[in-house]
Amino acid sequence: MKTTFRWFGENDDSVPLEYIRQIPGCEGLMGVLSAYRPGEVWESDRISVYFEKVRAVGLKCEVIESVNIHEDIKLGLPTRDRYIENYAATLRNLAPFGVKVVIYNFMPVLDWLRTDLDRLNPEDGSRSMYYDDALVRDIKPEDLPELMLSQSNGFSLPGWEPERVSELGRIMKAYEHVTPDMLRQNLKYFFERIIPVCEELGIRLAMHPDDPAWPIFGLPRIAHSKDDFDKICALYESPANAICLCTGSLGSERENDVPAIIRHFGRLGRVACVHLRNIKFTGERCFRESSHLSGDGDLDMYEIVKAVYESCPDVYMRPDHGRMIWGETGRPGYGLYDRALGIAYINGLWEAIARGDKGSSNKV
Ligand SMILES: [Mn+2]
Repeated sequence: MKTTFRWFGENDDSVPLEYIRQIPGCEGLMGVLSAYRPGEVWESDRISVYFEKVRAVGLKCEVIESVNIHEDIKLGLPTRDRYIENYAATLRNLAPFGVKVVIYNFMPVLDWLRTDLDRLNPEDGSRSMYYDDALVRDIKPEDLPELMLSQSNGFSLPGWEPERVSELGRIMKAYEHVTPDMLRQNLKYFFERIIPVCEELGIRLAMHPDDPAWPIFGLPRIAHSKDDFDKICALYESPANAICLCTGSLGSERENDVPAIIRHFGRLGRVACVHLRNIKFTGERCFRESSHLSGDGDLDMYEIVKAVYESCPDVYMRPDHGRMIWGETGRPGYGLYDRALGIAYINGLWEAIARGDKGSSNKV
């Protein structure tokens, strides 16, 4: 397991790179260039600036997140070919910097969604992101950007860029007659053109699951269960057609047995990276993001780390969203302290599992 941390770039992250370097066991980043909109080509110059900073502090960056897919590709419009070409150009620009995994999602229109980005946990004064499906059922989609962006502490939210959400109504209407099967066919079309490019470049494309793990606002969603990912893997048989297994996203659906899903796809060689986080259910389709500790949430982090150890031990891992603790403020979900605690805990689980397995005191 390669331990990493997400970093949004110098002007878009409250956490200095030098601090990330000091987190025990953290060897690299899952990088993001938040300046680009879906469909745009990421230019070498800008990528180079990001990588120079990262390497200057002694960190690696072999995973890039949020190379988002243009809606025309998901909708299967004739203009999609141009955007697929741009996507390939971005991959070609990233590869020379040593990028091995690129994370994306295939959620129509709306990316990840929470109803409260900074909710007080009265029992200890920490603050968490929160999701309440009852609220989502009540709200109009056009009011969502205000709900999300008003709570973002001035940071841009990946997937919720103002340019993107300004067209929300028009794009949602375009999906009116798109069924899950049609969305899957559009994904297949994308795979047929982009996976060969990935294979040539030595990059694995890793799909992030739908978050939360069910359809919202009647939009088709095809990536939130084991069956869904079985179908996605079958669309194009290649190790380059891979998964970013996010435990908090899949785990938001109680039916999803997250350790079993990791074992299934890990053994098939389809897991390229994992996002590890825990959530605590507070009601039906209602949860908050807890600390990583098994006892604080409803996911069994020991079983999750054990499943990674047993089925896909070489994957990249990062702690996903954390709480805000010790008075920290910053990008919702992406403070330093709680995610650093998450890394220490996950690596502790890993060391205990590895030593137990080997029956020795070898350093892992
Ligand atoms: Mn995630």
